[in-house]
Amino acid sequence: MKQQMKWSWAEPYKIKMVELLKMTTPGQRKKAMQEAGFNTFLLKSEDVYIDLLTDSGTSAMSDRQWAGMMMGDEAYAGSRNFYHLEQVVRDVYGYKYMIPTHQGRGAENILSKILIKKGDIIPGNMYFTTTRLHQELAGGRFEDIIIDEAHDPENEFPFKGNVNIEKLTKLIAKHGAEKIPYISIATSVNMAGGQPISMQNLKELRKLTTKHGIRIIHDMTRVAENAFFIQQREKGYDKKSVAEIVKEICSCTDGATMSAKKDALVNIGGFLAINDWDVFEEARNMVVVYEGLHTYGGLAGRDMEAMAIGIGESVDDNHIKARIGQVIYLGEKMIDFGIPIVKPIGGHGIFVDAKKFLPHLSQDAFPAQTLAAEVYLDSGIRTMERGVVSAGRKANGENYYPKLELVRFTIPRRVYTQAHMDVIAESTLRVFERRNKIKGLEMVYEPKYLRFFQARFKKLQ
Ligand code: P61
Repeated sequence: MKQQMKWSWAEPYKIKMVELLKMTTPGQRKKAMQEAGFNTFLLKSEDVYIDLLTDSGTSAMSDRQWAGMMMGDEAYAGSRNFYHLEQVVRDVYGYKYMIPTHQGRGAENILSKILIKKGDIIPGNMYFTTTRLHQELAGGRFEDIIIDEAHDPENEFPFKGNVNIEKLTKLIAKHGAEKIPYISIATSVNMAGGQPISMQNLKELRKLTTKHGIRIIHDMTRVAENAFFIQQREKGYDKKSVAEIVKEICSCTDGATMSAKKDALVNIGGFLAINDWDVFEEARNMVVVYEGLHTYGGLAGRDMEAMAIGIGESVDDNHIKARIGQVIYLGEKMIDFGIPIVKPIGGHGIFVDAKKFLPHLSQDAFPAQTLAAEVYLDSGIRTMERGVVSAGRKANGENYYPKLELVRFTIPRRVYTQAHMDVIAESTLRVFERRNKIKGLEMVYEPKYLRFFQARFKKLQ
């Protein structure tokens, strides 16, 4: 399926300031990678040429957002920027109550502690690392209810973020609705490759959960990108704006956790949003323990102002069209080179299928971790493992072996040019051409929580 848009897109902005990058030699990169234990998270950013580790907190803010930073009201309590943010969350997303947090996981922590009891089950459309960990730390167990197509990189179903309603119905019948505090629904499912959920699926889910009195909590980190795919692919939505679709998505859910470091175009920030007064009350009590007062939640006034402005910019049709247009440009180029990637191309990056790229490596030799290291060695481009290392271990100590063993080439918003995209695809091609000679890795240090951040590896001989 060719996804390229019929007409060229271009960025709806021009560049006012640039940040110079350090170019490295193969020898410097070899040394840096060895010092980082073959883990791209442990590289110094200075040693990176094009940084595709994440789109989290790495976007370029607009001149308006920077101007907003100067309007920070740094009062301990009742900052005017908080009230602005609260109003924007109501206007753009439609949620009634909002509590700022330092980033997404701060909101996940508070929400999980409030809603989850020991022994609860939290069904969701694929796990996310921090979200699942907070659910587990609160005593719950995550159950994957995403459709099977999501686990197959080749399957081109347009809404691979959808919930398998039958699976969920069975789960409710098995455990009883009282054991399920909420359904955890992400828009633009990160670990599946930035795959969207359809409005139709969300509406069916709403119907089922209403019948059983179960909440839907929305991980809205990339909701605008999901809305763009609904506009492009779902019947009846081609005339609606991304802003209208975003609001409609949120209206199908009861509350949300947000990492504003993605869609909302800020370098730091997040929030918890909820329509239910009782949960809000409890969260407002709890935020002072973990984050800060309920009118700043670990953020400076200026951060909240930049976030309020960024949210407005994030739902602009022209912005999203160019943002996803750039991701699709890179993906199409890789497909033309014969590089195996997750299809359809998702919203925030290209996910290279490391199992297909390095078929001679077993999952115990960490193909995605290996591939991320090799791309860095080739060109100084930094990507992220999203496979067996990221999946971690079950409560009984066994490794999770996810079907998807991927390397994420994540595109920061408004940062890189089309020429950068060409260089990225060409570097990946060079590694692809010498793939048969690539050896795997062995893990030599494994931290207890979220091991992918700090694990260390050495090359297998
Ligand atoms: C990322 F390797 N994402 O994609 P916080 N929900 C969702 C996210 O994408 C997300 C959070 C919640 C990151 C940063 C990151 O395993 C990792 O603001 C859908 O980062 O706390 C974050 O939001 C958490 C990278 C997080 C990871 C965890 O790059």
